[in-house]
Amino acid sequence: MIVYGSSISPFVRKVLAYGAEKGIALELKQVGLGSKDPDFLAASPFGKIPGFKHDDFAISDSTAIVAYLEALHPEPNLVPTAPKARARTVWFEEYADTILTAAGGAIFFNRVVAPKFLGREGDLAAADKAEKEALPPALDYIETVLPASGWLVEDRLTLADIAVASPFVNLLHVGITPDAVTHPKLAAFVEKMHARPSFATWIAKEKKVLAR
Ligand SMILES: N[C@@H](CCC(=O)N[C@@H](CS)C(=O)NCC(=O)O)C(=O)O
Repeated sequence: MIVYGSSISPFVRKVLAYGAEKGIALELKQVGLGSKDPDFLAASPFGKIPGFKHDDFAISDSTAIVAYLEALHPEPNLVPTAPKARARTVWFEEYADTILTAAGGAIFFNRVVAPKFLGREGDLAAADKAEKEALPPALDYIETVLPASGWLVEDRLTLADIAVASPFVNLLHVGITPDAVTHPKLAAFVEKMHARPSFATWIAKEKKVLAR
């Protein structure tokens, strides 16, 4: 099974971490933004990462890829089957992909991706604005809803935890970590998730790339 993209993307990292937690072997084929690689474009017609291929089946979008993998390999279960728990898992993934990534992405793109990978200055004012205005409510929300167990759904690891932890790696790369005083549950959650091998392996690789 091939994943096209770079783990620097929170969407690609989500799929890779999910695969690691499931014990599914995923081969990452490095593809950058704007790639014209025909196999990648066959999997991802709009050029977004991740793309995915398994034998003659190709698809894009991290949510679609995870849905395929979970249907193919139901165990260990990472997408709960109980109706409310499943809905909450889908919600947390959606929150991570949209609300959290919109805030974190504006910061990471303008401070890192634009100067480092696209050879142009980022919009630093937009990054500052996202850090001051869009990010705080996104962090406050998780602090409020995170159960005492430290797991978002069913008091165990699910896709919800993986999806939410992923954009926090991009924030980590720009030196933003949740404050343990103001957001103790969130800070502990992020630290615990990033220490898991499914994340730690990618974080270490990404740090090397970003240090170049
Ligand atoms: N909903 C998609 C979002 C994928 C996405 O937007 N990826 C970004 C990189 S983080 C991308 O490919 N951007 C390039 C573009 O939009 O052309 C998913 O979950 O996979």
